[in-house]
Amino acid sequence: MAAVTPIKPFSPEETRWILDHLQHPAVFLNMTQGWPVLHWTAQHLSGCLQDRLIRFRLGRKEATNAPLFETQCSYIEANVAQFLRWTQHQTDVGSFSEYPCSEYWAYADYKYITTLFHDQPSMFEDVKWSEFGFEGRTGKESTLWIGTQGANTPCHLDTYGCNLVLQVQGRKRWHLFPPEDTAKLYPTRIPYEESSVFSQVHVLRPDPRKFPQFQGARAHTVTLEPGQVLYVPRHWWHYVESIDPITVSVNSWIELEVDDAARVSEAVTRTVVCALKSVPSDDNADAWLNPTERNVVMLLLLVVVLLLLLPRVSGVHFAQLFGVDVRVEVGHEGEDDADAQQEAAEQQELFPLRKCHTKSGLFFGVFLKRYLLQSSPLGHNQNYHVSERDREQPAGLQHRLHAVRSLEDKTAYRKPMAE
Ligand SMILES: O=C(O)CCC(=O)C(=O)O
Repeated sequence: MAAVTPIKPFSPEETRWILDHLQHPAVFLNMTQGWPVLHWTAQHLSGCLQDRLIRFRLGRKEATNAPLFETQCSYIEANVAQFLRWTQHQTDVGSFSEYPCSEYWAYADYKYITTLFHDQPSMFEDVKWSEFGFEGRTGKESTLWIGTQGANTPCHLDTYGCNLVLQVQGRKRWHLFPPEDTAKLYPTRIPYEESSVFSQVHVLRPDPRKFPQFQGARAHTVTLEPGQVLYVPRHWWHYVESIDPITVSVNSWIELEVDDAARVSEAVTRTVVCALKSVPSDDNADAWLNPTERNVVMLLLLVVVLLLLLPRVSGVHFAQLFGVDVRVEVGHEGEDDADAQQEAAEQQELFPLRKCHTKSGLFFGVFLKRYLLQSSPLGHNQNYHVSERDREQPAGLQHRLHAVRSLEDKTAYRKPMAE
């Protein structure tokens, strides 16, 4: 008998439409049947990657009130077969031998699939984001995560894009917080990483004396199971933990037009942080700057010149966060609708490197826009926000869309999308 092609709840066009309108995290069920990537268990990947060494991040399994940042972890290189033997308490585990499996978790995190499988490009096609309406998007634009129970990523937000996450093996628990709760998450740029803002709070074991406002943060917690896809909207905070012995997931960050402003902020932030930390000093020995972030001399010169030229910029304060706050306004000229204002307010809260109250600041912004971004159009992304015009839906979508919308209520995250 011929195999029955499974019916997906949404067509690519419908899925894309939903994603363009969702403002809250959502889990898509029954969308990935037949995707070859679902065979990418750690065992299968071990066969594909053979002896290939990859870097693992290791953390101690201990209950503290402080987040374990990546700068505080240990790192080793090993192949996936050694990793698997280590999880099974076997011998021949290479560099893992220094780290008892009972005391440490391990995470091969944030691995670009295009790099991992550069010699097996056919594997890229195993990931089919085109079924979510992103034509041509495959494993080539995705990253891979392989971890053990307890492996985690500290609470952070990604400054660019939104995110689609497919769980392949085991389960991960995601703790998400809306962008409006940013102040309650106590954001910091230390440790500094381009495009990530970290929270100082260990969201599973918060210290209420140090971080009293966190009690008011609204956690949206979801357990992602194999085959399910989580949509993480732009600027949602997330803490992620592996809750099964072995987990594998694949994600793709989808770039958005509205990210252009964040790119300027990130460029300035990076320049200033690198400038501060490149100068040797006694209090500079701590490992809060990733070594890859040091080669930005040209950008540094540009910022120094501009700061000298702009002594009256009222938004330049060297106080907030890590002691540096250069405020630059870019690309919100002429936007006066409510969505745009809310967007601007949210951006302002997340990125203090944003707003300059003088004309010269605007000039600075336009200058940066032209020369750093090669003039891509900044401004509001009409496709991302719900507008009355966009509410017109493809015929027959209404009742199924309701199933996704209900996922916005955290109590209904797992509601199946029945036809
Ligand atoms: O899966 C994880 O541990 C973290 C994933 C993450 O931070 C992301 O996809 O943005």
